[in-house]
Amino acid sequence: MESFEDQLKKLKNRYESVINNLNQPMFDSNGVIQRYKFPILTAKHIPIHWRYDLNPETNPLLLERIGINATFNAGAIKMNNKYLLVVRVEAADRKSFFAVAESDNGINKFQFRKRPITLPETEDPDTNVYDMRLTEHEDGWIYGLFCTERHDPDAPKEDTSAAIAKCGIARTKDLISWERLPDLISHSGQQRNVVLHPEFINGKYALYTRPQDGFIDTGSGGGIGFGLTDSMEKAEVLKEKIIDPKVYHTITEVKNGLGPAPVKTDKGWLHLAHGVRNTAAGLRYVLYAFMTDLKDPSIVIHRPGGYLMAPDKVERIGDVSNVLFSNGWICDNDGTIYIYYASSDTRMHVATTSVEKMIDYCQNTPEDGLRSAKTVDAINTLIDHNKDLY
Ligand code: M1P
Repeated sequence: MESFEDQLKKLKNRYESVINNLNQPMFDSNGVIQRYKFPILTAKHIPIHWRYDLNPETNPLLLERIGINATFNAGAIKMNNKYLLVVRVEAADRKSFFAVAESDNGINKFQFRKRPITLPETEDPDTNVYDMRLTEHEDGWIYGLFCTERHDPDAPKEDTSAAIAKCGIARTKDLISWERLPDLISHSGQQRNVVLHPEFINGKYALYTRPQDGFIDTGSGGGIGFGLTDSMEKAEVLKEKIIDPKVYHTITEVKNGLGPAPVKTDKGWLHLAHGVRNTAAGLRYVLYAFMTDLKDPSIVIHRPGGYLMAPDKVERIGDVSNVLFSNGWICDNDGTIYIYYASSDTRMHVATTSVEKMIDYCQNTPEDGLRSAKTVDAINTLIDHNKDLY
C-alpha cells in the first residue's frame, strides 16, 4: 500500500494542477460573448484541508472526510485589484454555504481562501443558504442578498420537502466579517433572486424581487419585481411592481429572475437575468439581458428578444441539467465585463464581453414579437437591409 506521504503528495499535485490550469478563449463566438474552454471553479478546486483530515494518526488511510458536491451560482465583486467570487459551495450532505475564491485576472487560477464564510444566523436558523448577489451600495456597505430556505412549518408532517424561500440579508466591508440583518419582509409570497440596486431611488433602497406562490412554482406570482424599502436594517417592501413579467411562449414562460446587480452605463442600467421555460426534458434555464432607465430603473427601455446565452456542450449536463444561471458579474474600468455563470448547478464558468457590446446588443437586437410571423418579419427586415451586401 502507498504510504500516507505518497498519497498526500499525489492529492496535492492533483489539486495544484487543477487550480493552475490555464484557460483558453473559445473560437466559437457570436461577437457579443466570449466563452472560455474550462470551468473556472469545480468541486475539485475545494482545498484539500477542507475535506481531508491530514493527520496520519487520526486518518492513516487518508480518506476524504467531508465531500463537496458542487461549486456554482457565485456573486462577484472586484476589490484591491482581485476578482472575487462568493461561491455557492454545496457539500455532499446537500447543504450550501458561501466561500470566497479569488483570481488576479478574472479568468484564471481562481483559488478558495483558507476558510469558507462564517455567516451569522438570525433567531430562525437557515436550513440552507445560496445564490448571493453582491451590491456595493452608495451607503458604503457591501450587501449580500441570498436565498434562505427553511422547512415549511405549516406543511403536513409527512411532507418533508415543503420549504419556504426568503431573502436573507448580510453586509460587510471586507467579505471577511459579516453582519446579518433580518430577512426581507415582502407581502407577495416567497422570494428568491432578490437583488439590491446600488443607488438610492427617491432616498430609499431599491430591490429587484421575484415573488412566487410556492417554493419551486411561481404560480400566479413571478416576473422580476421592483420595490422600495426605507432601511436595510428592517427591510420591508410593501409594494412590488412587475417590471419584466413572465410571458407565454418566450424564454421566460415559466419563470425568470434577476441575476447580478445592474451595471450603470451612460445609456441606462444594464441587467442580466435568467429565464425558464418548460420542455419535455424538464426546465431549461437561459441567460438574457435588458436595460432600464438611468433615473428610474423600474422602467425597461431595451428588451432584446431571446437569450444571450443558453447551455452549450458540457454546460448542458450536471446535477440539474440544462441550466445556465448567473448572479455575478464584474465591470472593469476599461469597460470589460466578466460574466460569471454556472452550468447545470454544478460548476462555474466565465465569459467576457464589454459595456459597448452589451449596449449595442440591447439596443439593436429585435424585441420578441411573440409570434412566428413576427420573427420572420424581423429576419426579412435584416435581409432587406443587407441587400447588395451578400
Ligand atoms: O436549479 C436551477 C436554479 O433554480 C432556482 O432558481 P429559480 O428560483 O429562478 O428557479 C435556484 O435554486 C437556483 O439556485 C438554481 O440554480
